[in-house]
Amino acid sequence: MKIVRTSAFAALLCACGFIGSALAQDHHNMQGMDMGNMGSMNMAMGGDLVKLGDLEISGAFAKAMLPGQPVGGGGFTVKNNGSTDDRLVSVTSPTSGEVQIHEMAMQGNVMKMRQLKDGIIIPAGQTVELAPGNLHLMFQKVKTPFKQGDKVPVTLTFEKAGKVDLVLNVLSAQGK
Ligand SMILES: [Cu+2]
Repeated sequence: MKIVRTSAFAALLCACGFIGSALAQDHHNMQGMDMGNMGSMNMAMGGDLVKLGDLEISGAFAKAMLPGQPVGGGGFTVKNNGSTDDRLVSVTSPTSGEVQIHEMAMQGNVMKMRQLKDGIIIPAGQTVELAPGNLHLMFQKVKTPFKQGDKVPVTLTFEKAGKVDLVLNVLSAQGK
């Protein structure tokens, strides 16, 4: 049983290997930034503010993909102004065969990534950021690799607030 779990995890790392290292790099870069600048940077680089019930979604972006890169990464920020928790259940995009919700965390010097099949809880009164180095979207079976300046349409489904369409602005492969 242990062997099966280990090999399945290795396969996931392998498929997302490139993104893993790129995101790990960003993770280090971001540690050097002060959080005061992060908010304004998100506003400037992301898509328009989208409201869905009690939720406010902003800073939607995807990263440009390099030649041969099999998967794409992206994210957004969601703020829950309501008094009850909500949950990001799923994400779809006509650009991709599948969009997975992933979580990354540093364990020692190793960046580990796993799919969150139950989605992400958006707690009442809190803001959750899907960004490199942490929670993020992983685009699988991308039909045409994302290029800087492209717009990537996605549909988000929340447990309580329902569905909303969003456009991710494609930034450089470095996420700038
Ligand atoms: Cu991932």
